[in-house]
Amino acid sequence: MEASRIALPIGTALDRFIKNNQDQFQYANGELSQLLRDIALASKVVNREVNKAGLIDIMGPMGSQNTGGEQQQKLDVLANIRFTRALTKGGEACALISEETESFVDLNNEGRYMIAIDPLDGSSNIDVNVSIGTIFSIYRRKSPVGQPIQENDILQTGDEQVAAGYILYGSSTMLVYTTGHGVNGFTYESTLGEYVLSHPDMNIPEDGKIYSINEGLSNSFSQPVKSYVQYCKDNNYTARYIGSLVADFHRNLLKGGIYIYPATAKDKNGKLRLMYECNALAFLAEQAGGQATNGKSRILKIKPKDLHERTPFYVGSKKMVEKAASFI
Ligand code: AHM
Ligand code: MG
Repeated sequence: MEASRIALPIGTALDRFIKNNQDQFQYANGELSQLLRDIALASKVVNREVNKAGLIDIMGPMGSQNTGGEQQQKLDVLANIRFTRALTKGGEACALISEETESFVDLNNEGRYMIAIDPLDGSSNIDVNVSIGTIFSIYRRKSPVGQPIQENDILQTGDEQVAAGYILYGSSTMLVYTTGHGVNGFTYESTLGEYVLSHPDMNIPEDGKIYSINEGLSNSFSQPVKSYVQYCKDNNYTARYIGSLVADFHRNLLKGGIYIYPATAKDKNGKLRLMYECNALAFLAEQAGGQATNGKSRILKIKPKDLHERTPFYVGSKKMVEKAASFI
């Protein structure tokens, strides 16, 4: 956060926080603030549905696949509808790309922002009451308003994000976001129906002892990744892996740690999507003092060639990511 800014106290409502910080943004005219409010509102609806998941028939597979060939869950599809609807109605977003949708959605309006979203990440945890999340990135539109959406409005590098964040549907529901001026976390107070500031100016510990990787896949890791995992063991690190990226990232952000999804024999470029998952978390990690790399380059520098492009992902505490990268 900027030193000159008067810090708002814990308990400040998200709306007030957004309003108070609006002038940090170089194009400050309220549109980005409204977008963040739209996302927060949609997340409250999704949160309500996630919380009811065992009671009504919204768990289980949809019977369809997304663009990556993965089984869509009913809640994946529902969350996609909720966020798309909120962003369409809001009018600030001109286009939307989503992990659940094959091509970009032209919202056909005068909006100046493009949104990339993974509406409900951690699909395999939906049915078993384990934390899941929503991940979003916000970019400025490049083509002039009024013209059809161009490829360069969509395929932007992570460095061009103007805001990014996630919602964690966990033991409490949290919204964590950045507009490039630090990272702030808000906890949902369900009786008030409000997100309130609970984690101001979040910083990830520079070093840590937690490593998060699906070791069940270790036979298909490259030798350098195997060696790094061995290094973690040799140094008595603790393994923690939920299998929900947002939850694993959030824990490591608070406690210090590294999350890794490397290339595997099955997924030569790793499993995670650059535009829906990695860019947003890389932006948050860097804003909190951490790092994110694909092993060779900063995640935020990668120029996407495809909407659904995947990348190996190493994110977390600065020293841990540097160490992992030194193996790779
Ligand atoms: P999804 O977008 O289909 O939910 O997949 C992403 C998830 C991440 O949340 C998680 O870290 C990873 O996939 C787990 O994958 P695996 O089960 O291969 O370890
Ligand atoms: Mg996902």
